[in-house]
Amino acid sequence: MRKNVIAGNWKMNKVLSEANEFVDAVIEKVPNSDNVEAIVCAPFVYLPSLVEKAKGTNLKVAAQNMHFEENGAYTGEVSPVMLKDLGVTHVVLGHSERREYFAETDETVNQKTVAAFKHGLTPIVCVGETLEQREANETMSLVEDQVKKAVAGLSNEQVAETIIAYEPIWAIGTGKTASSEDANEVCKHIRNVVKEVTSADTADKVIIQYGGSVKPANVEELLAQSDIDGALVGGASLEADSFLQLVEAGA
Ligand code: G2H
Repeated sequence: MRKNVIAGNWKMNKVLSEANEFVDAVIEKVPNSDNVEAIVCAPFVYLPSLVEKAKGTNLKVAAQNMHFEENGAYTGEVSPVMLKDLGVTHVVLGHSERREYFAETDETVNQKTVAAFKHGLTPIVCVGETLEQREANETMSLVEDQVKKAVAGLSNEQVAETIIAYEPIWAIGTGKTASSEDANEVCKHIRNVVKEVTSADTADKVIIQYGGSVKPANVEELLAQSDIDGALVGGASLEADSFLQLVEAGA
């Protein structure tokens, strides 16, 4: 039985006082449940404060990106060693905004995924198609390619621990959501791809989230689907009440 992972991806939003207020408001209310895991994916500069607040609670704290090297002459970058040292548990990798604006490729996503496991971080690997690709019927082959490249070189155990977020790019921040059936169809395909490159047992364990304009009004229907195990949520994760409603829907 897979749990639901609800991850709030704040993207480049909030100042420190707002980040702290958010966590203060939700921290005691995140349920201690085997069915749901709640994560906030915060900008790097807030991670020390948020990790400190989240210690010993049910809330996990994630970074939104990292470099794959441990250290070195990479001005402006943050390494997996730094994140692990802070107490960060998860890291979002290959979000479509990073692929589009910051030259993230399937190859760098793979290097980062391998590095995350090397340093004891759980990767949340994002995949998904553009509107043009969907209209050209390329969704399944594109997502398949992204998933295979992202997990190349991982052991079956590591793939089982990877969180894969299916985020159709046309549904991100646009208010358009893939229908729950369409989203499930792609998530099911992703699970089959994982089965093909690993094992049935691994595919059964891997958490596959849906992301793209998820909100309290549509989350239950999405989570009711057979192959959707949570959500990566942007806009609707910025308010504490809304984030808690999403987490409660997953519990
Ligand atoms: C997709 C999602 C969070 P939103 O990027 O990763 O954002 O929920 O605002 O569409």
